[in-house]
Amino acid sequence: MERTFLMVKPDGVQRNLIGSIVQRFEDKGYQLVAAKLMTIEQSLAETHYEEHKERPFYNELVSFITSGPVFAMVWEGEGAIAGAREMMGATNPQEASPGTIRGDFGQQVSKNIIHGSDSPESAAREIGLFFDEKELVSYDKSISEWL
Ligand code: 3AN
Repeated sequence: MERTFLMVKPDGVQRNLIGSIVQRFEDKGYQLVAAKLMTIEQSLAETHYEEHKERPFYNELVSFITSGPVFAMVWEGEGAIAGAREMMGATNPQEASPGTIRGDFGQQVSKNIIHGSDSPESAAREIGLFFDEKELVSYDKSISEWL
């Protein structure tokens, strides 16, 4: 069982897409482990995006992600890290396939609605950045045996 960090970005929150996005991951059968609506402080944004520090859009990225509330989540499931990335679609919504979150809801790369961890290492790091251990809720659902 794998855990991934997913986050509806400020554009997704402003456009009332939290519910639709959560619905997709529930429908897939992933289990919600943690979730919160929050505003990201500058220091957390800089840490979260530090791997992009040298990229030309870094400042834009940090100011966008701190510009309004985000909906941060941890989801669990078999192959959930790659699976959620598939469901999100390509980074650039113009290249994302219909049926994916970015393909269905987005238009531009700088406002691409959702973030998702891209590896087990980044999932562990990002979950630790955004959530305390005690905020991660483990519970059994009888549906698991049907997946
Ligand atoms: P992903 O979020 O799909 O892992 P990355 O890691 O390449 O994509 O980029 C991180 C974030 O940086 C993206 N989610 C997107 O919001 C932003 N981004 C990527 N490329 C560009 C770009 N050319 N111009 C503006 N923002 C970009």
